[in-house]
Amino acid sequence: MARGRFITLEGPEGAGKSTHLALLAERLRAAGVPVLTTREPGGTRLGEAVRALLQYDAAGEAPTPTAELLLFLACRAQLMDEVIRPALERGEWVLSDRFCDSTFAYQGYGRGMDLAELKALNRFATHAWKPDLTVLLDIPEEESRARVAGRGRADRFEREQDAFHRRVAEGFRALAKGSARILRIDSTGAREETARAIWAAVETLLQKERDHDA
Ligand code: T5A
Repeated sequence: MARGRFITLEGPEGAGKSTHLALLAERLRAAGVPVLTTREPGGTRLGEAVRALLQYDAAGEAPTPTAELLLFLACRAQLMDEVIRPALERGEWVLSDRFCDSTFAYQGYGRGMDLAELKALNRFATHAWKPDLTVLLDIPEEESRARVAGRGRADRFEREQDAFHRRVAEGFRALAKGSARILRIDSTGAREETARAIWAAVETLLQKERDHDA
């Protein structure tokens, strides 16, 4: 059986990753594709437990930047070994809400950690498995702030300064510029418009797969 395809959705808070991940999963399933959806941090029991430490200081103290990075990577290693790799090997398509590019954007561009070191660590945590396609949902920082405002308790990242969020958003754009894998899509318009642009890219991938199998 052919290996499944791996698609990640990335972008700042409130960009629409969860919304479009659900829409895309529905559309792929309707096209007869077996789909597994997951998220980072999370997607495993360990990952979901660590998510609370990372977002809401559930241990009673905030992790240092280095500890924060390693916690994200621990979640990723667990998710890769326990969920993503087995699903891809079973021939399923995996859709993940965030993955390695979030580490580059938040810990690299946002916190100022060395990108080359992050690359090596991401590689270690994922056994060098990479997404086939990454959709970067792009929205201006102000729009991201407006969408998350009033959604209840802000997490540790949402409480960061505007300058941090600017660096993260710029970081995502820089990553997209330097990579053929990352497709930057405007997520400020109507939901249906963004969904159409995502589907156009995924349909191309699906068509290639079907041509290959024919
Ligand atoms: N993190 C994560 C790191 O620092 N390093 C890492 O390595 C990783 C993996 C995780 C936090 O951890 C950090 C980044 C994050 O701060 P999270 O819950 O994954 O937290 O992240 P959030 O981005 O905060 O999740 P959100 O649910 O806020 O954002 P989504 O999923 O992007 O947005 P969504 O879909 O829930 O909501 C979008 C809203 O906008 C409206 C929708 O109606 C909805 O209300 N909207 C549109 N939505 C989509 N398309 C359009 N065109 C829309 N127009 C309006």
